[in-house]
Amino acid sequence: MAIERTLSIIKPDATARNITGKIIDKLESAGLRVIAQKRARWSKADAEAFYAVHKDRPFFGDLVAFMTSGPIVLQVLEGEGAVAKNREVMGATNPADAADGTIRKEFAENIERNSVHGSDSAENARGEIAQCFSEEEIVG
Ligand code: RTP
Ligand code: MG
Repeated sequence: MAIERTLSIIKPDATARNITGKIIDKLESAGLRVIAQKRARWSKADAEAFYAVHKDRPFFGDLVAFMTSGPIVLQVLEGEGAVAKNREVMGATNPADAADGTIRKEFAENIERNSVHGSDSAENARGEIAQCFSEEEIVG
C-alpha cells in the first residue's frame, strides 16, 4: 500500500480532559507518524470553513460551537494507507458503535464530542492539510 498523509484533529473534549498524549499513543502505536503538529483555537470562520461540507446538516451549528469551544491539536499523520488506518484507529463516529480498542470507544463522550477528526479520503486529506498547515510546518 502507498505511503499517504492524512489530517488528524484532537477535538476540544479531549484537550479539556488532558488526554492528547493517550490519543497520540494510539495513533503512533498503529504505525502512524506525526510529521506536523500544532495547538490552535479555531474561530467560528475557521470551523465553518473546515466543515463547509456539512453546512446543510442539522448538526452543523452545534458542531461549529463545539469545535470553537476550546483548544484543538492539529496533526499531519503519515504512513502506509494512512487515511484508512487512521479511520480504523479512530472508530465509528458514534462511540456507541465504535469497536473495542478504538480511540472513540475508549475516549469519546458522545456522537458530537468524539475526541478526534480524521480525513475521509486521500483527496480530502490533501485539501484539509493545505487548509491547516504550510509546507514549512510539515517535516516528513
Ligand atoms: P470527522 O469528520 O470529525 O472525522 O468525523 P466523521 O467523519 O466520523 O463524522 P462526520 O459525519 O464527518 O461528522 C463530522 C462531525 O460532526 C459531529 N456530528 N454530530 N449530532 C450529530 O448527530 C452529529 N453527527 C456528527 C461529530 O463531531 C462528527 O465527528
Ligand atoms: Mg468526516
